[in-house]
Amino acid sequence: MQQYLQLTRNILENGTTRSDRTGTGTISIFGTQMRFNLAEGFPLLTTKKVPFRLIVSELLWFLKGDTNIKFLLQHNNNIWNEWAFKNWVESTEYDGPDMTDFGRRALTDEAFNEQYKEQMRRFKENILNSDEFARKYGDLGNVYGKQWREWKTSQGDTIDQIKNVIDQIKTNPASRRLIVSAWNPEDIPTMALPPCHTMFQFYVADGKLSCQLYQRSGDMFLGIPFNIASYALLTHLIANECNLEVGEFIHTIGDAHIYQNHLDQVKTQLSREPRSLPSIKINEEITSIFNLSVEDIELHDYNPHPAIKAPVAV
Ligand code: THF
Repeated sequence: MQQYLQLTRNILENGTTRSDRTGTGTISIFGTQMRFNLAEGFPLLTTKKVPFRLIVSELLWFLKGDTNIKFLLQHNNNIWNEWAFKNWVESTEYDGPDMTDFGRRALTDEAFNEQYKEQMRRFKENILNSDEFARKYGDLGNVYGKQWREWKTSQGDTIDQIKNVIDQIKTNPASRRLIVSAWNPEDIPTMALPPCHTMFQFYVADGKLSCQLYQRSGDMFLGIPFNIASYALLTHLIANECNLEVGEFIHTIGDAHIYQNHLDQVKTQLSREPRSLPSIKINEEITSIFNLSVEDIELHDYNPHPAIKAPVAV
């Protein structure tokens, strides 16, 4: 994971200070690449504890083609709540206290933060207990799962990109078209957040499966550790299904940034000594990637430094 720490240090030292959509401010560089040899261990950060179970449930959620946070909440995964909550508090049905700009206000105004937490608690309860409410306000639009499994065509059909790419890896491994795209220009306006990880490509050589991701925008402290682990896991799952070994995960990032309110956390992390990487184990009885549940994926020998809290920019 030296590559991650080096890139983070590089951004701190050489990045440009920029304002951003969320109003938080970042330091960023443009165009960068990290490579992880998956045979050397599973690339989950050890310089802070990363909650692996959240990465598993998020990836299975994408693979199911699901775009509703209800599944995530049922797995105690809160990482997408803010984006659905935003749709709810901006809707005409919401009649609670004004939640405009809740992400930033919750950080600076303690009284507001209490109101926000209460509204979020109710929102989650409603998503979990009412199918009707979940249908209306739990859905993030045509985000990753939809594009991966049910890309809409102009003819009114759908394309299952994941199934197709797996079929191609099995039958035509030398193909240079082993691509899945989440970036669908027509659908961008209906998404809660346009995809950050926009497209990925597989490559098969010497019986090994490699994957390269193009990520348009990467939050180095919170998102990137998740994204690395998520695509490493996806590569393991697909390799497993196609009877291949794992090769490399190559992570290409457009705007690689550190949020201004993550600087102390980043410095703490950079002061820590990396430890040996964990490994993962996939239940061997599962024959299809589409039938996996969270219990089928186990993480072993993970001994990270303690977690470091940081606010997510919405
Ligand atoms: N927006 C921003 N600003 N950063 C992101 O990383 C990000 N994502 C997704 C969508 N929009 C984004 C959401 N993914 C966490 C991790 C991943 C996220 C969102 C939030 C996070 O807060 N992780 C905490 C633990 C949280 C918990 O335990 O509940 C952590 O310490 O890692 C990038 O895909």
